[in-house]
Amino acid sequence: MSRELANPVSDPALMSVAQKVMASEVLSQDDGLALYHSRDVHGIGRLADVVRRRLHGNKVYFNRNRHINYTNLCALSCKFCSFYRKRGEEGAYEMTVEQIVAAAQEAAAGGATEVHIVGGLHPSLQFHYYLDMLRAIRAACPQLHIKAFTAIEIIHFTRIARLSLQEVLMALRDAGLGSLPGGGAEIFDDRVHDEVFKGKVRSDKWFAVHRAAHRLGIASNATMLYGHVERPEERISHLVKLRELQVESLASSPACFNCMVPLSFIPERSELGHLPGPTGLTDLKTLAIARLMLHNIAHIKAFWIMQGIGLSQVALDWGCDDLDGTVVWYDITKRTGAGTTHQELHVSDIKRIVREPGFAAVERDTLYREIRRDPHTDRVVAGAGVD
Ligand code: V47
Repeated sequence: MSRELANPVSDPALMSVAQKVMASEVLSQDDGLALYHSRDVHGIGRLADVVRRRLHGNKVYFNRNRHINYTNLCALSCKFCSFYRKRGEEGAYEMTVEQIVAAAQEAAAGGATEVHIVGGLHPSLQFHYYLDMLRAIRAACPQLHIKAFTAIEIIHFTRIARLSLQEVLMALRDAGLGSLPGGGAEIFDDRVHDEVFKGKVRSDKWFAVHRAAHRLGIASNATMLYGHVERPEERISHLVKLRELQVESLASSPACFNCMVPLSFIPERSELGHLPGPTGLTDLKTLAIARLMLHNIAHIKAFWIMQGIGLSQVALDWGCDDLDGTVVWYDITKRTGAGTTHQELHVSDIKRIVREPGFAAVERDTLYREIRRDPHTDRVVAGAGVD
């Protein structure tokens, strides 16, 4: 064992946490807080790296995907969000089903295995629009996995369709939904909720959606939006709540959370634009602490759109084993410039980012099955692009 692993931390306050990590014990809320309060960011990274290597060796996962944000019209006005528009406002848009299918077809033709579709809570679109969208993508691109709709959109559908959660999820699944993304979680805390996303459903509803999805065999992801008005203890409680549902799902449901995606708050152009946003060290600590607290969620994603490409690369040594994917277009946030929302990482760039620090780049599908391609045709030859 190397000297670092024999004694990964230099902060005496982290010694007992380090012992627990080395013994594969579950960390407590107090352990999580001790990690946040420590300045030993390298020690925290080494601990998170121990856990990520135990789970994934030196693999870093990515996928070929395309994000589609079908509308920015939203009934809500969350203070952290710079994406939403009201009807008639400059920049407001909604995509037709035909436009969405065209984007999916373009993605499939370019080798994508997944479309990730989310949007605002549109004030007048009917439930059949969402079902038509899924059916049309399924018909046009049978190989594509459709990961779509945050828990908040799903709750919105129960209201517009006057159906139960289970009925909505089953209808979506029958129309082609493959899994749920993790969005809309923000911070599971009533104080933070009332300060920055009042009007949005509370955390119990977010959990109800993911619990119901898991029970129906629909896998999902989880997120945490950090670096705005929340405190470290609220972040840790958020992580503890996620792992509690994961305990339940792993014990009694055919599906569970696949991946946790900590999202670094980007203040620009939001109502919280006066806030400084998280620093690089907060980003690294938060990603590493997510890895350490969430012993039962397999993957931790550094989403390069939010964390930035450079920091996402560094985060591979701070517990992260996934980078999301090629993305191509992303409307919800943009780090720099006001212009196009074309935000794309080519596969060759992803591989370069992953290999430079000595990791192995592994293309995966949405459900983390490894994908192999024919090097001449680029076609999928093994792994399960279809589910
Ligand atoms: O729910 C909104 C967040 C989320 C801002 O499941 C912001 O694999 C930062 O959930 N600064 C949507 N974040 C994105 C999302 C996601 C992304 C990538 C992968 C997956 C996955 C999920 O974006 C929203 C909200 O929490 N968000 N505004 C902002 N200003």
